[in-house]
This record gives sequence, structure tokens and C-alpha cells, in this order.
Amino acid sequence: MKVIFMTGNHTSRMRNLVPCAVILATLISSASLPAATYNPLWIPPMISGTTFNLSLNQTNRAFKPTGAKTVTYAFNSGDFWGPTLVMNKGDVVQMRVTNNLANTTTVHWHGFHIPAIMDGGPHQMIAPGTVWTPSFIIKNDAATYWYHPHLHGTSQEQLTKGAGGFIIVRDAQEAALPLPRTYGVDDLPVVFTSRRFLTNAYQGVTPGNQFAYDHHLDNYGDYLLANGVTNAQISLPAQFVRLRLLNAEIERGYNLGFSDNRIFHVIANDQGLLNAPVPVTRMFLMVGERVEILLNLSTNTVGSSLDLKAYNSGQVFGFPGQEGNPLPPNGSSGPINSSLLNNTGWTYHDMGNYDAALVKFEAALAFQQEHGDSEKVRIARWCIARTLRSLGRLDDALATQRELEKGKDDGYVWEEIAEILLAQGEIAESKPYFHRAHAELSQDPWLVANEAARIERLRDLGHE
Ligand SMILES: [Cu+2]
Repeated sequence: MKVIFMTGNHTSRMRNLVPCAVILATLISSASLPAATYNPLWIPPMISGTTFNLSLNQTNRAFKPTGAKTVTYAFNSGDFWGPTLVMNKGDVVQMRVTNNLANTTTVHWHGFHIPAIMDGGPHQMIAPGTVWTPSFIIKNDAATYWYHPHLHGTSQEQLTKGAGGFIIVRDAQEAALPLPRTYGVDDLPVVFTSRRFLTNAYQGVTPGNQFAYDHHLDNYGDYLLANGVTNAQISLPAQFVRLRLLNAEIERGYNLGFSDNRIFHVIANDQGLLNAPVPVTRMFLMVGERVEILLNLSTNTVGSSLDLKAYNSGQVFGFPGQEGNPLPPNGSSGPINSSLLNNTGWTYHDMGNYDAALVKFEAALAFQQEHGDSEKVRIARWCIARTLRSLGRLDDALATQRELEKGKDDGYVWEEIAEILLAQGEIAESKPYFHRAHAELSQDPWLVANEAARIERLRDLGHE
């Protein structure tokens, strides 16, 4: 139980390898789920025509119920991401991009066939307070594209903060087809990203809750966002619905599908419409990639729900964002490049939805028991016990931690026993556990650097 890390400013979390079946966006035909479980999927505003004014601003958003707001970037009036630009093939469009940031940026039109000087790559820098005015003919076929900063060395940071947006190109061929195209109603853009949040202590960031964008640490965030929203849901009409899916991750790929394993149809990819719809039950979506899918909701009961999920467990070794593969070619347990089920448990936990967290952690335990790695089983049990403490089920939490205590010396277990005993009013009994937890956990440089307050608390409560 060595690797522990924070993404909240108050909750410790354990990272291990678990299967992934994560709700990215819940699609339902009528709002019927408990409001506390999900947040409304945000649909970016739409701009259409031939002249597009974009201004990139620094703003902020409260992604978490407690703590500081997160500093974000957004185009135009929002507080994360930007408007969807709708343009027609053959049009000459005039873009006006105003950089209201204190930093230089660029805006790259991802997927467009345009002259290099209009492309918004690292060379077309937009200095703070200036306006960039490229103009070009739309040569691309009808499909889904996107725009995002592409400045050398800061693309990840600026994209992580939220600078990006969809582009929808329409053309005559697409217009002639009986496809859903009422934006925001039956034709929805959905961008998948993930984020890690910094604590106050980490790298001296004040205030906390800020996005982390360290190149090596943050290729795989642990809060999953759909259109910038955690645990997103949307009510959809009981008919065919078109989803324009974009993977705007730094590195993670997705193996997307629906919770009832239904067939859906891929109708377009990065380059435009396919010759014919392709029926699938799962679909890989790699970084920067877009697909358009048709989802048939016409036979669903009004009020029923459906989850769009990433089924990343069991992918081949090296799949970016796979969950731990039990039998990769080299015989190891696979790289720790994600742990979505476990991390989603912690996301729920941080949001105060302990019941939902418990469901995720119990699923993680079942997976680990199946795959027989005793250390990972131990971590999974610890996560469950920690959640039981949050639920106020102190006796159950203590019983599990007491069992884990028999296994080996473990500061995290001692800390939990101490906290449970304290919560039960057993102050004298808790003291030696706080003392032992402090003695061990204060040896971990990461914890000392990143969770100073937690270590101090152990020291104070363990003091005779
Ligand atoms: Cu790009």
C-alpha cells in the first residue's frame, strides 16, 4: 500500500489497478435519476455564419463542492471550453481571435485543410492583448473538427485549463441525408477529458483545486469530464440521436460503449461521413480523434437511463489508458497508467456521494479478488473501509482495518484505526495509533511535501 496520492484538498486516495467501466455521460430519455448523483451535461453555445469572433479569457469555475474555484480558460462568455463553430463547406470564413490572456497562445483548427500560415500551429503566435485574423476556404467535408491552443511547450497547460471548442462543418451531401441535426437536442457534441487537481501544498499552489498539467504526472487525470462536467447526464428524446464524440485527452484512449452493450452506428470519423453506417458495440477513440455515432433511443422506455462508458479494462498491453492488464507479455502487472474505477470511487467520495463511491470500490475489490494480487486486494479493502468511515459505519470500518492490521505494518491502516477510534470517542486508545501512523507516514517524502497538514495532525493527535 505504497502509492497514495491526493486529488482533492481533503481526501486521501489510493491508486491501484482496477477494471474500468466508468460513466462518462449518462444518456437518459427522461430525467429520473437522483439529482445529487449527476450534473447536467453542458452544451456549448453555437455560432454559425462566415465571421467568427473568438476571445480567449481567463476565468474560473467551481468543479468541487468545497474549496477554491479552479482558474480556467474559456473562449467568449463561458467558464470552460468554447462555443461550437458551425460552418459550411465552400465558405470563406473570417476568424478573429482575441487573446485576453496574460500569456501568448495560438489557436489551431484541428483537422482543417488550410494554408500552414492560417493553421494556428506553434508559429502563429497571438501575443497577449492582440488579435489574429486568419481567413480561409472550408475545403473539408461535413464532419466534426475542433480548435485548441498549439503553442510550443504550453499546449497541454492551456488545453487543460479549458481552451478548446468544437467545429461542425456541414455540406450538401450531409444535408441530403435524414440525420438528426438539431444542435443540443438530437445532435450533441461531447468532449471527453480528465483532470487532476492540485492541493494547496503541492508545488506551493495557492489556492488549491487548481488543475495539474505536469507533462509526466498528468497524462492521465483522475476526474473524468464530459463537456467539462463530472458525472454528466442529459435527457434525450426517444428517437435516433447523433453524438459527436471528441477525445481531448492528453494521452488516454477510450474504448467506448453503452452499459446495455447495445449496437450503435458509427456514421462519420475525422475525415467525414463513412460510406455506410458501421454497427458496433464498442469503439476506440484515441487522442484528438472524433467520431459521430447514431444511437437509437426510440425503443427505450421514457424515464429509463443508459450509461456511455469507457470499457478500458482488459485492453492490450500498452493501450493508452488501459486498466492493469493481468497478463501482459512481460508478465508484470502492467503499467499504472490509469485506475479509473478506483479513481471514480474517489471522485464520488470527494463529492460526498459515499454510497456511489462504495459501489465503485466494491467493484474494484471484486476485480482484484478475481485476479488474485493480494496487495491490490488489500488496497481495495482499505478503500472500502475508508468509505465506510465516511458513511459513519465506524464499526464496520474498524473491523476491516483491524483485519488489515494483522497482515502487515502499515501506516495508512494505523491512521484509519486512529481516526475511527477518535470518532468513536476512544481518545486514549487512538493515541498510540496516531503515533505509529505518524512515525511511518512522516517517512514518506511525497506525503510530507504534499500533505503537510495531514502529517501534522497525526503528530499532534499522537503526542503523549
Ligand atoms: Cu490538434
